[in-house]
Amino acid sequence: MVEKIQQVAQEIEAAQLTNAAELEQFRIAYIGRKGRIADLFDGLKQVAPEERRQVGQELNTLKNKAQEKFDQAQEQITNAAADERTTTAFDYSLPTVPNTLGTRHPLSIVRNEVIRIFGRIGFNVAEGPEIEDDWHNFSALNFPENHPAREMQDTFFLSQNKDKLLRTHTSTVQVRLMETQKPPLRSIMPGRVYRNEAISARAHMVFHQFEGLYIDKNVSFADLKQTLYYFAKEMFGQDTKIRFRPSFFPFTEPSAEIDITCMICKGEGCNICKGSGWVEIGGSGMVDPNVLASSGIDPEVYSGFAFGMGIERITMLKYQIKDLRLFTENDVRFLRQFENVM
Ligand code: 2U9
Repeated sequence: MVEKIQQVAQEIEAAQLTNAAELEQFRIAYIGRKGRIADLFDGLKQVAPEERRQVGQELNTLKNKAQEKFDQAQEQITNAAADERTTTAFDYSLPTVPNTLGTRHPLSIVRNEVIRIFGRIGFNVAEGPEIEDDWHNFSALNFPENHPAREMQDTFFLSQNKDKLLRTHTSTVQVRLMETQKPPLRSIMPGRVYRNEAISARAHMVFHQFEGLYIDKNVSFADLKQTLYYFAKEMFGQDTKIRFRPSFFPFTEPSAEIDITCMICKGEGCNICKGSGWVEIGGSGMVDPNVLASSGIDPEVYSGFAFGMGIERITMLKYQIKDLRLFTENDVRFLRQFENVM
């Protein structure tokens, strides 16, 4: 028995306890209820009664030594783990993580500005679906049956249903508004539109527009001119001048294209305005009586004006951007230039 105690004592002394796994093995082998020391205590019954006290004391000493070794090793291992946690997770000397906050897209900046400008004179914002039908995109807007815009070359039709198409203008939202609400109506319609065009520096198959509609009793062309003059000055600067050139659209009569003084040369003539001193920003007109009637508004009682502009075009003029493809390429060198613009 004494020899066995000495042997176990040597083993305990020699045991290497450097990690949690070794510590657990040691606990099970020596200290645990089925461990070596418990075995030795069981064997105490066979020891001659006169030696039992002495052997018992030796066993107790052995047990305490094992426990002491275990406790010390456990403390060391836990402290080492805690040290490692503090040194790896809380290294205050590391450089900070770079700020990766994004910037607002220039088209969003301009769209928001348009909404604010028209909001100040009582226009609210109306929205509608991008997948539309022939009625809302063409027929209700007085497009004749054989109008070229209705051709496959110009408009994306859905292959499953030939009556469904991707809207080619946000005028569809005006039609829906007139169908569901009574005048007075005073709204702008910003949104994405689609046309079957080859992508270039000046054209894209997906672009953004905003249109506007004002319908009430006694709305005149003078109201249209003054509203767009106000918009041009707010968007491009208070010294901006505006002019209207006669034009034609199926949905307005009379119709006019809108030009403003070139903001680059202030009307002197440069390569942006091709020497004329004027740049086109969109189209406008008095809502055609046929269009009012199609949507259930009496043209004898009400009149209204409408206008449309491309958001890409306004943005390109305002920030002197030369290629429309920059808007969709997501090149941060381009996008970051709008960091401080609201
Ligand atoms: C209804 C009645 C009238 C909206 C109008 C224009 C003139 C126009 C273009 C400018 C450049 C679209 O982005 S663009 O290609 N728009 O010239 N749009 S009047 O007239 C309407 C709309 C709806 C019911």
